Amino acid sequence: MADALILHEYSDSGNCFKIRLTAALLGVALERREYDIQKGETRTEHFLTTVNANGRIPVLQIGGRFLPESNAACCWLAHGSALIPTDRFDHADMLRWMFFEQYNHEPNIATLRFWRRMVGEDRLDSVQRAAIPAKEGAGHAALAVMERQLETRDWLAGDAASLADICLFAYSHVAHQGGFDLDAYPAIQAWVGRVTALPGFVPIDHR
Ligand SMILES: N[C@@H](CCC(=O)N[C@@H](CS)C(=O)NCC(=O)O)C(=O)O
Repeated sequence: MADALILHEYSDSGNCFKIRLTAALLGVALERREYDIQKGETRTEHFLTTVNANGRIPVLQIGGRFLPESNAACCWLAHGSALIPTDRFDHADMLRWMFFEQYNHEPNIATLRFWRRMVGEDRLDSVQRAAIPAKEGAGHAALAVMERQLETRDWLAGDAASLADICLFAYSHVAHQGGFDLDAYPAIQAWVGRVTALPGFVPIDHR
């Protein structure tokens, strides 16, 4: 019998959505376990010792083993599927976009979305407030890199949808919730439409 799959998550998080979307596109069922990150539910002794020593969700539980990091969990789910290119260059290029997502995109776009949508701008401390302009600039720079890539091709890596598209879709399609207007990025908007049209697609708020 296959191992049970449990997603330890906070539903509104784009990082958690990536995993749900990957599973949905592949027709894989996930059990979901919700944590309120604003109440520190991923910082308890129990969570740190049994689920993720890094105190964060998402974590994909595979039987008795725990796999933190959203993009790693997507790789586990998509192993051997068409969402991971077999061509050597396209495979590495998919990983390039997934690393870009974690370094250039998510820390800016997802963080501003979290601060503005979940925390509230009036509740930010002075350090967070001071970081906003730099995160806005870096977020727009990341969107500009994606825009340039998508001006001449349908998918970020290879010639079909891959984990690169799923992982970057997660926070790009809700970027406006962090204050990033996508009107200036027509190629990204068209690509958002293509991802949304993939068979099996589920929206971020799907339960
Ligand atoms: N690189 C990680 C980032 C995980 C992350 O930052 N998770 C956030 C929610 S999206 C979290 O758990 N925050 C709660 C906390 O830090 O206490 C991934 O891609 O999974």
